[in-house]
Amino acid sequence: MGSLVSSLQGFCGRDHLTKASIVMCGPSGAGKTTILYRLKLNETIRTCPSVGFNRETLDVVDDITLLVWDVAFGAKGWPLIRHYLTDCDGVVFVVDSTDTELFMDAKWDLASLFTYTDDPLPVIVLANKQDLEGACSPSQVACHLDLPKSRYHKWDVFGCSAITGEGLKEALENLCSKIKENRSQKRP
Ligand SMILES: Nc1nc2c(ncn2[C@@H]2O[C@H](COP(=O)(O)OP(=O)(O)O)[C@@H](O)[C@H]2O)c(=O)[nH]1
Ligand SMILES: [Mg+2]
Repeated sequence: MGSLVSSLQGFCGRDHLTKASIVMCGPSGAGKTTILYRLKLNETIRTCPSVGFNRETLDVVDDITLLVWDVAFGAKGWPLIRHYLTDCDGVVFVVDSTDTELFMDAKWDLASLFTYTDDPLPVIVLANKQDLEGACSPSQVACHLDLPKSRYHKWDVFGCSAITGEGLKEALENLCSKIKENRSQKRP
């Protein structure tokens, strides 16, 4: 009986993840909203600087519905992100890989984001705009953001382009497997 219960728990709780809530954040202009609607509509939408948030459900990863919050904050509003992180399963942090001047700010934003959560959260960094000449590679972006020093949260960096869609699905699949792993570790 014990093994039947644990098998059922494994099926329902650990392996059968059906919904996950994701916060997508990062510097303004990095491409968050373009990514969201590339994934939702498979087209490039014309964006304007977002105020507040966009929220969409995405069915791009097998069997898992993602509720994605695309949150736009200026420097002063950044601490508000902690409210979005409550009950969130994972984070997508987006940077413009061509905008090296913004890497320092992005590094601090990412570091403070890590301090806003009590539990370690799975994080993926999207090194966006890889279609543009001069874009830093994902490993260069990881170095600029000091990610190798961040041992607390599980993270990975993926190159992508919101214009071509390249790299986005693989990145979300990776995040979902981290979320599954995280949930299974939290289970009693
Ligand atoms: N070339 C290129 N441009 C992009 C890409 N992603 C976003 N953009 C452009 O970058 C600008 C800012 O994008 P937006 O999604 O509004 O950024 P957000 O402020 O992070 O939501 C827009 O003009 C987009 O068309 C990309 O992967 N490649
Ligand atoms: Mg936006």
